[in-house]
Amino acid sequence: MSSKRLGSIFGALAVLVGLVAGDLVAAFNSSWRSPVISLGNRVIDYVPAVVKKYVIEIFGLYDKIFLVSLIIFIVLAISIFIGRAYTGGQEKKAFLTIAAMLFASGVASLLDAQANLSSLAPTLVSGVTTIYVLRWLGAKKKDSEAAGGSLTRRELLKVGAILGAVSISASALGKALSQKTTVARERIAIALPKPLKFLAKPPADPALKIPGLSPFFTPNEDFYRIDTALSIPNLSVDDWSLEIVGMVANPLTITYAQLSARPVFELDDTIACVSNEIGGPLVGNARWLGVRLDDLIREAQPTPDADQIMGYSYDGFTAGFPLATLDGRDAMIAIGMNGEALPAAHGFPARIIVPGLYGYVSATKWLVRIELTRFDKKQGFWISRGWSERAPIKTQSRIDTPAPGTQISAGTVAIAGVAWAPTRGISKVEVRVGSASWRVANLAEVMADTTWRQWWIDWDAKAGDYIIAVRATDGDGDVQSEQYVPIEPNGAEGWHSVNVRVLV
Ligand SMILES: Nc1nc2c(c(=O)[nH]1)N[C@H]1C(S)=C(S)[C@@H](COP(=O)(O)O)O[C@H]1N2
Ligand SMILES: [Mo]
Repeated sequence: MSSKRLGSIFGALAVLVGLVAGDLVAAFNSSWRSPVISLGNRVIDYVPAVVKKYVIEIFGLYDKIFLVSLIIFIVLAISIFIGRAYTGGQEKKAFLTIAAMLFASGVASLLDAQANLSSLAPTLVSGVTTIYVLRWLGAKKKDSEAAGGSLTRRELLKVGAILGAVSISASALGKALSQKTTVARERIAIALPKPLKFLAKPPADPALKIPGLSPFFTPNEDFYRIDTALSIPNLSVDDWSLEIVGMVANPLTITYAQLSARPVFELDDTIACVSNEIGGPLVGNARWLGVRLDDLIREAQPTPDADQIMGYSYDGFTAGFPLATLDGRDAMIAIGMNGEALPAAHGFPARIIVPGLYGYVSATKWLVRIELTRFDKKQGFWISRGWSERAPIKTQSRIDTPAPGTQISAGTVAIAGVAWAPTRGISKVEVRVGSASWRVANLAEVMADTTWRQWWIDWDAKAGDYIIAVRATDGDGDVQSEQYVPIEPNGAEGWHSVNVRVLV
């Protein structure tokens, strides 16, 4: 095998094992990150600001997998370079390149939220492991050359298999450790406090009878997830606390036990992502349990010139909204979601929920600090990236069934979906099939203007191709306009429509 080829394999193996080792070490401390995650975090911090026009707010969704793959790809390319240099007799060049990678990774880890000097540990272990494996492979090569031959394919395969097995078991071990079983168990064991008055059970869910219609409450497992977190923060309630600081006369620090000992209440509220396209899935409805935010803020005594409430996440994300939003509406620090403690992906142990505002300006997950400040002093994470400073949720309606592009047989067909406009509520939903005139849809009974409303209509479908459109009227009497407006900078507008074919 050519020395170049062998060098590529050596380099890739050495760096791969090094990365796995770093990953494993990162599992031992909740404020340590694997080098790949730290590098990814920096990309998330800095890149969207540069290319804000092209990066949409859902950087968190599929783009995360893309980002991690991209970093691994680049690192592998560099590692091939390292391996070739090493086997080609340019050891100095190889070690200098490794040093440069370690430097980048080290700087990236020090910039992680909650980082301290010890956060360099995964990087250092990665580096030492990489160098060790590279030298070990080099020695193997020299041995076989001294014996008068060269490393055979068979020997190489054996070496590869050993390193592969070590990596796989190390990464499995790391995974098991980083599930931080204690926190997961702790979350399940939490007995949520009881509200003074439980909300009534909602009326019978029409989704039970209409296949394809979203249920009134979105199950936690199906609830959309949007955030910039490459790895979900693993917070234990034992060392969690919430600070309320900034422009306040009476700064507060509240532990989890203190928070859940306060009066709690339930709120049925639909939250939505500003990046939700017309007809999109980034919206969900839950019964939240939490503590009134206005009470806490009042207790902290904001100074008269404070005009913004900024939530800080454990991982550094921030979201701010006007102090004036607390106009008596049921904004809360939520600790429960649909009868359970907040799921880890949705902000355990606590997050903010403000009815009527998009998530990116309000719904801080893994909340650790609230700061009273001013709009002319501080901006939340997405504001410098091109999104509006103020962002009330716009009225939207969505057709859940029939799905776009489906073929259905003639006869009675249910057209159904959801419409939302928290906190204004939904007063009417209309449906138009083909060129027929708008028909008023049935609306599910709801108990609050903060939730979405399911709607449905029976359609006597005859053979042909149709476009079905929906539009909602909010509680103020404003009808959704047909004019399409893109999601950036403060939410999409326009009617959702689906095309269907009815067969005879
Ligand atoms: N810590 C943190 N909280 C966050 C975000 C984030 O990136 N990090 N994203 C916000 C956005 S943009 C939305 S739409 C909601 C989504 O909440 P969910 O994932 O529970 O549905 O969380 C908000 N809270
Ligand atoms: Mo969002």
